[in-house]
Amino acid sequence: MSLYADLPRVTYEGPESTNPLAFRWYDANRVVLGKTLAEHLRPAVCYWHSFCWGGQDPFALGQPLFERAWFQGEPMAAARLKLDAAFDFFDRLGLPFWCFHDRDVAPEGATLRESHAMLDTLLEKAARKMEDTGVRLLWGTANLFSHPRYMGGAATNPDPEVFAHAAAQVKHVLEWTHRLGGANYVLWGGREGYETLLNTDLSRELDQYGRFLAAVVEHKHKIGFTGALLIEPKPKEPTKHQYDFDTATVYGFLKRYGLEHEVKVNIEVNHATLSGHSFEHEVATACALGLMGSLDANRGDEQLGWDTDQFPNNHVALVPALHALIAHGGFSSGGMNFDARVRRQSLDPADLLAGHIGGIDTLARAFLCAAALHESGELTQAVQQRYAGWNGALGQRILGGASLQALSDEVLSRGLDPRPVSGRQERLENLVNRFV
Ligand code: XLS
Ligand code: NI
Ligand code: NI
Repeated sequence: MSLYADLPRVTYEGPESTNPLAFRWYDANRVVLGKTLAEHLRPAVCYWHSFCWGGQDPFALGQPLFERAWFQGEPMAAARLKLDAAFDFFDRLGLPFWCFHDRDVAPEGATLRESHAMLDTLLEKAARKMEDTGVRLLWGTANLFSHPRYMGGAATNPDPEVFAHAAAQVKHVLEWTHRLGGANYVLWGGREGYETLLNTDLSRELDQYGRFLAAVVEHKHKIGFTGALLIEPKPKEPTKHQYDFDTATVYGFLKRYGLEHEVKVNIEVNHATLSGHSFEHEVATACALGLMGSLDANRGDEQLGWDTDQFPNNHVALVPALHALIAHGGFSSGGMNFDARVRRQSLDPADLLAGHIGGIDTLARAFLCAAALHESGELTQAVQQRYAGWNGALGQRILGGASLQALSDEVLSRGLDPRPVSGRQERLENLVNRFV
């Protein structure tokens, strides 16, 4: 019997429930703004934090802390056990999606051919389990950051053989993602950056990365994968500086290599805050630039400057970002992947369930608040009103291309003398608080 088979199947019991293993806000079938909550949020369990991480931190060398049968024994047998346990967990929790890296699912072999073969065996098994349980794939990805060969980068490595190796790995996982009906394929550039400029040719590395991405785009079209390709921005960690620093940086990069219509972003909450932005800034920027893809739901710690990957637990903090997402029309291919893990002292199988329950309840509650705010139209109207002048004759003339000369003439002849107008921040903050 697997580790999670004894856990209760989680059901929605409503905000009054005191059952610690029930949903209080995530009523999957509740219809809001024309779709169910499950269809809006498209939540996913991630394989790596939930089933592969053994509770180690940088100070705990060696042994995993969590006692899980799949942390020992023959690697393929262990990987099968882990897959069984994971799908039991998905079944208990009842979320529609999962996400994986190739090396989460299968061990690394002595050669790439061997690695492929092991991954194939396990993903064949996963495909059957997906069919049996109805759990779908939000995205797949290749781990291009753990193995020592990627120490100095994958696409941005000084050695083209490493680039080729990364390309071969992505080809294989992209094909599997396609075959499993994945909605997206993610590229997180963990080692695509540098430790020191003293040994780095930054300009060359950017070109390498541009070429890599273009090759992924070509292959996506060649095999007919219709999901979205997503870059996951992160400013640092593991490298000191990563090239996919934030959404705006990714946009500049994509534009430079002519890929801005081919690749979108997967925005992670704590990556946004690590880059010095708010989560809503990253979401709003992605929406404005046409790059909104998917979200990695988690949270950081306000006192710690690293990627703590905690489950979301503050719905108020998420309302502005979800309001921006709703105003944008919501997800197309994306969803909300819990790139989050329990703390290392949370040893019990039920702790993992509780982490996900709290996370999805937080997202659902934030979404309901943001949807009500959106439906009231009050915030949207306030913003529209603030820019109303741009719909008038002068605004239209400016946007239509009026020259400096023409504008200068207009100001002087009409004696234009604009008065400062209140931005009403406090009133708008109070307005939002009415909905949370
Ligand atoms: C690490 C990233 C990683 C990606 C997938 O910080 O969040 O987990 O989501 O490679
Ligand atoms: Ni992260
Ligand atoms: Ni992530």
